[in-house]
Amino acid sequence: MTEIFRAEDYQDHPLYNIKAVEQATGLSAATLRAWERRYGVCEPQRSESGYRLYSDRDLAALRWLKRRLEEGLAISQAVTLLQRRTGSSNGAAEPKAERPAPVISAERFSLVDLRHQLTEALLSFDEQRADMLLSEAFAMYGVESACELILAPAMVDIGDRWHRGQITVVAEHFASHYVRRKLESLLNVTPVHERGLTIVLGCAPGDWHEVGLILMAFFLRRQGYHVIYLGQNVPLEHLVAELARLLPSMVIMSATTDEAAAALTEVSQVVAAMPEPRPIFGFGGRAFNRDHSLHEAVRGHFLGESAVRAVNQVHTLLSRAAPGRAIDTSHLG
Ligand code: B12
Repeated sequence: MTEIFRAEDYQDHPLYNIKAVEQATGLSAATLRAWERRYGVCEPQRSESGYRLYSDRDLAALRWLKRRLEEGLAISQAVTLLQRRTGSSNGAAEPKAERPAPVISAERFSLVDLRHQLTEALLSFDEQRADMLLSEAFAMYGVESACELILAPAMVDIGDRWHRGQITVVAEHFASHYVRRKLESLLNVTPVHERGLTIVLGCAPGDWHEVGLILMAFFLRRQGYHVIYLGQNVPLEHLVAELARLLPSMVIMSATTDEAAAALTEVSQVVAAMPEPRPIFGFGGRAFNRDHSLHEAVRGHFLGESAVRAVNQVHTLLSRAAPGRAIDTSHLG
């Protein structure tokens, strides 16, 4: 069960110096200062000589954040969650009462519970329950974190169980279809940003696994990029013709199997040989996470092992190529 954080349950008197907080929370002074600077977390009061003095409320907030990191959240995500719960803009320092939870039962599940329960709901073919759990996940953790830390791992877990022979292919198909439908509808309802930098995404030739790439398309569209999602099994010859016409800033491809990784490598070589202005080539997916030696042959940038992190990487690459036009996603952590 996720504990509730109620700022008003803790005293706000300035009591502890940074050394005491280090000992009490296990967080280093450098981390505390960095969180304060970057996220406005626990802006402690100051002693007369200017030293930071933390209150019990600050300590409780820091411990709460640390536990969210242990559950797998990035610090930026944990801070957003804390702010949403306390209704404050700077975490624990704000003595406001907690806002009503966005969904009545929002306090009932931890991240791990939600992941587990979603998996069980899908394996019971219980779509209504899966929808309810997903709505809670969105309300509690935000859309990106819920997709990355709950929905996608539930799918991987179900896929692994099917592979081990623990569930039938019928159950796996139902779950996989549900997850794809959800992500596609999220992608479709996110406005298309015609004026943002254009990013084309597609699965490598011969690759039918698209869940990871839809996730990425969705996150990038939410960040204001003009996303063109091509879907599964994108054929090489037609892709290059369309790239020459669309002139995107970036092309991103994914591969799940080794054969698809080889096909993606070929695409990257063809893109690298296109005349300027040619798009930046980014890639990722299960095949490259499993075997890092596959990266070398690809003429492009490995974007990382997860879709959320890859968004930051995309931003960095595009800021270098088109300064001032890429979108600031540093808050994604
Ligand atoms: C659903 C599924 C299918 C569906 C795909 C439907 C669709 N429209 O997507 C269908 C039925 C088509 C399918 C077919 C096959 N599949 Co399949 N499939 C799966 C399954 C169960 C789930 C995949 C999934 O959606 N995972 C959830 C996503 C979120 O995870 P992910 O893709 O790994 O993505 C994460 C990261 O990899 C990363 N990422 C993903 N893409 C990208 C892209 C970028 C740019 C970046 C930066 C990051 C990134 O971010 C995500 C997390 O944030 C997996 C099992 C599993 N445990 O994953 C097998 C699995 C992937 N399939 C497998 C196989 C072997 C096949 C088939 C060959 C089966 C067959 N004998 O016919 C065919 C191949 C088809 C083809 N040519 O592509 C194997 C792959 C083995 C391997 N070499 O690694 C797996 C692992 C099953 C297994 N354990 O054997 N499959």
